[in-house]
Amino acid sequence: NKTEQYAATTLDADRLAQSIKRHLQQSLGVDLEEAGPAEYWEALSLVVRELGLDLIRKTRHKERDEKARRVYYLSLEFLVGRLLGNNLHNLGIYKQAEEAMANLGVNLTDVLEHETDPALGNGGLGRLAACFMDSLATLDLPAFGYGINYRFGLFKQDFAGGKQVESPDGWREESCPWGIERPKRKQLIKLYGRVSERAGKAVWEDTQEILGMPWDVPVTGYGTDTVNTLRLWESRAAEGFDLSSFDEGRYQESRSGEIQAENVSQVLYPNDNHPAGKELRLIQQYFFVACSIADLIARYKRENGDNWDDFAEKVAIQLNDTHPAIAVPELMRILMDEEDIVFSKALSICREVFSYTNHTLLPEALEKWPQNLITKVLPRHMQIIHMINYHFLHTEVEAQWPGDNNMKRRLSIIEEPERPGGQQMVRMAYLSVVGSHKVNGVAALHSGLVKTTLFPEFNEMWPDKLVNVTNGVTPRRWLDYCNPELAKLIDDTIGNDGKVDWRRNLSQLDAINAYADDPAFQKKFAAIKHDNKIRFAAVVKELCNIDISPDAIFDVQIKRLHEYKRQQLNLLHIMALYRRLLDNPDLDVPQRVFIFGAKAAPGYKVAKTIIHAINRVAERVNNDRRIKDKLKVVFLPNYRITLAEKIIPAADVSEQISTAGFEASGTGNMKFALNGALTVGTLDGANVEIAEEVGDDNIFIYGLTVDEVAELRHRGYNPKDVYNSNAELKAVIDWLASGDLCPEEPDAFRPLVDSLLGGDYFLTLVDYQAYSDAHDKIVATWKKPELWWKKAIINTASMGKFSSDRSIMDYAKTIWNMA
Ligand code: 26M
Repeated sequence: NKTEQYAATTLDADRLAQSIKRHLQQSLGVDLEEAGPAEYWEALSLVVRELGLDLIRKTRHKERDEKARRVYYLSLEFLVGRLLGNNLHNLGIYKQAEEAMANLGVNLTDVLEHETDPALGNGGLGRLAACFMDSLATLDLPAFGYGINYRFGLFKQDFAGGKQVESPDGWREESCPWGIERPKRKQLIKLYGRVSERAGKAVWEDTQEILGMPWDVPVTGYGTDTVNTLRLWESRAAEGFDLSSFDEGRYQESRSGEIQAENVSQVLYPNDNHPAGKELRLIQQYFFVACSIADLIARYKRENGDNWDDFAEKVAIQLNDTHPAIAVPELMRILMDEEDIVFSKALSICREVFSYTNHTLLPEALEKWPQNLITKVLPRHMQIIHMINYHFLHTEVEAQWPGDNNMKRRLSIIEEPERPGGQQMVRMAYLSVVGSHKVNGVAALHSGLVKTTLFPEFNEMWPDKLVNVTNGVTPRRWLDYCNPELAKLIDDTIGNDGKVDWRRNLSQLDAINAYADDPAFQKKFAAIKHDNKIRFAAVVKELCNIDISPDAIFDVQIKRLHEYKRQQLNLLHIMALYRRLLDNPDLDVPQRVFIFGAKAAPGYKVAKTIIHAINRVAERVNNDRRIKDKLKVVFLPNYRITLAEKIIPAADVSEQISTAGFEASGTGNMKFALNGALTVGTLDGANVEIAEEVGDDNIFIYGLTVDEVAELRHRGYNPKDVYNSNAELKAVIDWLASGDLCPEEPDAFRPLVDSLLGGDYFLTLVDYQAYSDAHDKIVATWKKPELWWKKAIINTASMGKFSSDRSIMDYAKTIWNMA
């Protein structure tokens, strides 16, 4: 019963202060007088960790008694963000901690700023995993997250002359009190070697071994005693590794050309939406999958004994994209080679256990591994993939399309080379579909495209396999925690007692719709936004030394830099606005600030060029007195979760402007709308569903639809035609190309200009005029404050659907069979 007090809330400020002092002195060896905010941060984190571990233990005992079905969320990324403030919030002791700190003479907000933000993910996919962990605990669902404890998270970003410069993110060098090592649960895993047959059984031998050490992070739920585990694996050299050569003094040389065990969990690969095909990445994938599968099987056996009959009833495994897809042949291997289960039985167990989430349609983002590489690193797994493929093609595809060899070639898990001399590639998405009982896309539009364009044949074979689960975000972090003033206004307006609890039942925000026209409520809502903008303007001043006015429209685009997300479209429009102002400095327009945050994959040339160009335009615009502060451009360096928490509550306009059909869902779009920003966006990803919820009048939709994109491509498209027919657009592209913005390197923006004029695959130019028109409507609306705030309030009030609690309940019901 959730209305009961839960354990942690009985902690009062005095007892908290006692624990903080105890940890300062006894865990950290620091005197009270020497302690600053950093020490207090560590001490309070240890207090919370203690609480978390205690509750983890209790959660585990409860689950063991109930013999519950568990869900295991396998993901190469968990972009959790800072943990202390969020955990205090979830445990219901934020106020008490504030008071305890105040009594010790420190400010909790300052203390929280001392936490390094763990960047164990690239972007949307990793952040989604973190929101899901929060919701799983909040909903009291038995769940584990499994991933990698990277020594280096996503690179840190700086700008030099406007260009992105990367540096390593050695986040654990600062102390990290969250994780706790569990040596008792370590795993030994194999790599390389070869497969022999002995007594009719496959034996994988002459392998190299590495050790996986689990590092457990407690995941608190909101308003519940349930605390789940995020188990992150760290690679180590196996004890006794290669001792013979060590004895013979050949230690160093014997390891050359072999993997260094410690390297495996060293670094997060920074290319989102573009796999690099590196051997070490494959090893990372297998390493954490093998550790996790062995760990969950050991847990199953501890609880259920050696009988496999109930395994599929007790275990659900969700594959977060294809990155952990090697889990399918890994579980098959264990079932067949170690547990003596026949192939067909093993495959049906896998299919009951696994399900797969697809996060992208971009062809270049679909993972394929060379068959030769898998054969070298995981020889037994390659054999098993062939067995699965053989069964799939010759039994299942054959039954559906008898005698159709063309269909077999198209659906084969192994892609044959197009040219002689090319290599066979293993299609990890096909392996995932064939090995799962459910495959989901992440927004209605995206899931439709998964069915019709990505996997149409699979959809025909298995009409119930492909489903939709629209993404969501946790309202705890993305409203309550990051925007406390708005949270309080909502409480004061619709109540916060046993009956109303929007933090756990976001649909209740709907009651706010009744106040959208209420002048008093509008005034409060607008004042909160204004406060948030003042606070954020101070952040901008500190980080970028740019002055921005809280009375300006804050127009924000924060997300990874990618051509399909079209930051370049935003840029071209800003350049045009600037030119309009130069032509007419007295133009009657509101002040506007365009704010960017984005990291580019280090090897992605055009993306880096776009960052450089935005920074150069920003420098020009921000220093031009002629336009009288009517336009400012801010590019925040090192965009990350912590910054998102400060930007989103301060945003007026949310830019969601991807080429239709390319953004699987987007989740930033949901966070902005929840915090009362108006969206300018295409009919792409979850924008479609956001528009449905808020109504067409309360969102600025523009641009080509998915069907129109397809039609245009079919007709044939030449970007030069658009360029030549739109004078404003032509002028800004010419300006980019002229070298004027970067005199010391006049060709600096060539890659961007060439991408636009030589093909424009993402249809930036086609959508330019509609985008510009949409912005004119934004300005017209801004000029009518009662209208603006009405729309903003309706946005906040209509976001109920986009809670990750709803997403998780959808998974639990339609995929995991848990609720
Ligand atoms: C793959 C191989 C090697 C190295 C890195 C990768 C890789 C890493 C991350 C590939 C893709 C990655 O992320 C893709 C991603 O973040 N997709 C986003 O997922 C969100 C959650 O579903 C959606 O909201 C976004 O629309 C989608 O772009």
